[in-house]
Amino acid sequence: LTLENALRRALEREQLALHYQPQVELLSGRVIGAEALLRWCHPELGAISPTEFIPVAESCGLILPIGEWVLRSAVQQLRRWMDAGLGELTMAVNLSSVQFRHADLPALVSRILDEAGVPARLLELELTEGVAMVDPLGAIAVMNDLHARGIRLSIDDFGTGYSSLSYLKKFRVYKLKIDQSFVRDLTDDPEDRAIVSAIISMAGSLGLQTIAEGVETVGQLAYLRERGCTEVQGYHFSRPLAAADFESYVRGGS
Ligand code: G
Ligand code: G
Ligand code: NA
Repeated sequence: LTLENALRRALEREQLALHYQPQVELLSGRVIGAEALLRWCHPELGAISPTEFIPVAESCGLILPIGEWVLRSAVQQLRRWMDAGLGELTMAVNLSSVQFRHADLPALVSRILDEAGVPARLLELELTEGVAMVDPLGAIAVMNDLHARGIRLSIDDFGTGYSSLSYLKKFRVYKLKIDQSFVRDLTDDPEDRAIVSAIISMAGSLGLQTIAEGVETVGQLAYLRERGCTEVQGYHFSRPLAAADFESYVRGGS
């Protein structure tokens, strides 16, 4: 059985699940959102990382039904948390370049939000830098369409891709996610400190939010606070959690 066939069956047999990593507002320490992260639990092979199966799904086209399942499941989960009184949280969903380039994406996202009765501003689509740079004009059109529908975009792994800063001016971006490779050695590496500081101050000047990912220590957190980073995410707060555990985490129970 190839990975592709196994993945096709995983989708049919409900072996896919989403875990949710808390996103924390730095100043208040409050959980203000979640990033949905896809998990595949294979009955024999156990947990398979998305870094292994997403590229396979992209090359065989399965990423479109899988991506739609991810979007719908994440938005429906957000609806359940709203109904359960968890307050107004945002939901960040990772988008593959194949999904982003698919003509139907903006309409699909709007339909999923409408079905669940979730306001568009609570959904954030995470894209890596490279995705937009493949076809910048096409990307601008899609971003404008999403923006007109009230859907927000974050640039994931910021700083690791094409370093063209001109797109920050042209593209409808709401937030930069500072890549964890810059955060890891933040307490001792002067270059990482300089890069992170520059990203935060540039984002601030452009009116963009910043979230640092991979925050594991109080030292990293202190530096990010000092520089004015708006949000943080990482093991210092929590690993990605199953939906019920995320709910307990927000309620202060775990
Ligand atoms: O949480 P984890 O280390 O397993 O995530 C590994 C990578 O898989 C991350 O880079 C993340 O962006 C990607 N990923 C996780 N979930 C999804 C998803 O739903 N869609 C896509 N396209 N990528 C995802
Ligand atoms: O690049 P992206 O944000 O999509 O990928 C997030 C990945 O990073 C996931 O695999 C997630 O499980 C992992 N992750 C989240 N928080 C931390 C952390 O604090 N440290 C490390 N090493 N990995 C993290
Ligand atoms: Na991401």
